[in-house]
Amino acid sequence: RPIGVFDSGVGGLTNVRALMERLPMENIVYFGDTARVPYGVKSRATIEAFTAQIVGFMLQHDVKALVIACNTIAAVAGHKVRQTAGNMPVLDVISAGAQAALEATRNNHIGVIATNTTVNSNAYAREIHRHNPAARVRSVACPLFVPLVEEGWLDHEVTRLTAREYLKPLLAEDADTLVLGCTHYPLLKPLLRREAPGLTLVDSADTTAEAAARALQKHGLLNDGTGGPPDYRFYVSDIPLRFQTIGERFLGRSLQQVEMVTLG
Ligand code: DGN
Repeated sequence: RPIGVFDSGVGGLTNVRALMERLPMENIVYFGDTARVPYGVKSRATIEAFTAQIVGFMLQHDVKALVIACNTIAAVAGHKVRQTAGNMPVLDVISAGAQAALEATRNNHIGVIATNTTVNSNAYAREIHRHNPAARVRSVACPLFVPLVEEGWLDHEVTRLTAREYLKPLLAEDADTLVLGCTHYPLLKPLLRREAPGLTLVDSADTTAEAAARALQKHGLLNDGTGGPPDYRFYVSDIPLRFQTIGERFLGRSLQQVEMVTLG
């Protein structure tokens, strides 16, 4: 049985990439709501309704675990997904990222960069404070990073200047850890490392894959590999212009088996 991974668009493929590396035996079904992206500007009710449809689609694929790859979905609809999933392990980028940040920080001062909706939801700060009420959290919305990453400007002067501007308030304080709270940001790691060499970067794709590995092990759900090579299936609600190029950049390998489906 596969792991179900879903996102508002292509960005969640950074999570698929991390899962493929961490759990190379596992089958994966991915759904990206490319027809309705971005979720970052939509209301809570709409995001919850879309998410319920996606979870329904995942359950039709008989998934054994769910990974909420989208920070925006995790921020506003994570609890609904858990209600629907029952006993099935549900991992999400915010829980995993918050925990990894707390493990990484030495001075309990954590920076979070994310989309506007994720920052406004305060979900990272809430999750961090649930574990450690004394931690200081400084969140900065970096909306321009999503289009810059999709444009492929990963090492471009414009992106560098944008990063410098966004990171200013974080660098002015003494945060020692920075959570990359959006599916797109792991692609900016090399640039961010150069611009903020003093910050430990927390890549929520990697930390979610690690959490998924632990959860599957705990529930006795790890695939032993006897069924042959893993099967990867990618479903999207639209195949937009440049989907293949952008998707492959996120996935880090060729993107095959992509099928279009309509939900709802
Ligand atoms: N996948 C979204 C996130 O991680 O917040 C970014 C894309 C979007 O919906 N705006």
